[in-house]
Amino acid sequence: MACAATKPPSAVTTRHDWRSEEVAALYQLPFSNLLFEAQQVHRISFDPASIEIATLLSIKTGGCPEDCSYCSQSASLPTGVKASKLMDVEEVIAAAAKAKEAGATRFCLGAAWRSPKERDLDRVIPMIQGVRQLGLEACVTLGMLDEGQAKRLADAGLDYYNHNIDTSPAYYHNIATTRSMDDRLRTLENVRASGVKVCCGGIVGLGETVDDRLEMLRVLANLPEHPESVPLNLWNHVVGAPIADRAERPDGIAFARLVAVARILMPASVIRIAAGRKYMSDELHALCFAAGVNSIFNGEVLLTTPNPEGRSDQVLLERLGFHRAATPHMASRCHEAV
Ligand code: SAM
Ligand code: DTB
Ligand code: SF4
Repeated sequence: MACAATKPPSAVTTRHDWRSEEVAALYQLPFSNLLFEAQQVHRISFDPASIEIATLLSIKTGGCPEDCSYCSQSASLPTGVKASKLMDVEEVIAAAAKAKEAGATRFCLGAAWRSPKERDLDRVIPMIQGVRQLGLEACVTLGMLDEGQAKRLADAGLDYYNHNIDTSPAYYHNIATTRSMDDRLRTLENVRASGVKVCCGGIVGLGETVDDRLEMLRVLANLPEHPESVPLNLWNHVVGAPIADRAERPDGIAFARLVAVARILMPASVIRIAAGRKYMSDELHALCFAAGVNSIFNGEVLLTTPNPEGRSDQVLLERLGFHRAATPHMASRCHEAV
């Protein structure tokens, strides 16, 4: 969509043709220049003092047939997480109401499925509707979807579908063998075609190189449309996960650089630091917010692994003078490719 004719000088332009060398050059900028660039683009689309709070709920835990080597919920890994049945709709809505009271504006439901069956969707759809009736945005992550399934979720009023590419295409076979990057991209296409907004990001700290991390961001940025929401997970250690042998968390500066590059590449997307915040100091949180992060998950657990305790987030946001806002977007967005 072109909007150049009426574009004010500060309107955001989104590109979908990033080259690896350009992305690497951004990452290597002097830190102050990188942050300055990230802050400049952040301020075009967003109020930089506004942070979205989302809450996660695992509605179907464990027993997953996929072999993702980082995940506590894979049935093929000795992680000690027991498989449970899909939660009842009433329990889910009660949890959503509690999340709303605690300040969340988005409620995300996660299920450890390779892909949902039609009868699973029959049960998830009333959950989505109940979450939306509370005035919360609804996001679900249920594994791979075909076109018809994505359409069913769109018709139910789903706001976002989360489905991560997780790492670079070249590193992908090291993290999962029961599915491919192409499978992930196909689901993302189906979600995009349905009209549901896309939430897609990845994980760092799985033994990948800096180039793999940047390539992951480049793949996201070069999608035909940027994901509206980009979760960046730092691997939350899982006992029994085979990836633990090669896992290595980036240091805080490297992580902040990555966040800043994500912000520059996807200037109008909400960027969330998701898993792994328990390893991050208040100061690193502040650096990530300054580099373009504008969303976090609250609550003591994510799906199965720990998250910083809720009160500490609230205190930190107050110390930083930030406020909570549903989708911290500014009014206008321009999806213009250059
Ligand atoms: N089964 C669905 C799927 O894989 O798309 C949804 C749930 S899955 C847990 C959602 C995402 O959580 C994964 O794609 C991965 O990015 C992230 N994740 C899973 N385990 C993690 C961990 N231990 N640390 C950080 N992120 C993790
Ligand atoms: C995402 O990228 N991160 C969230 C959400 N999407 C579903 C999941 C994080 C899960 C961390 C591992 C766990 O708690 O089991
Ligand atoms: Fe299953 Fe998703 Fe975990 Fe992979 S990441 S094992 S698909 S729950």
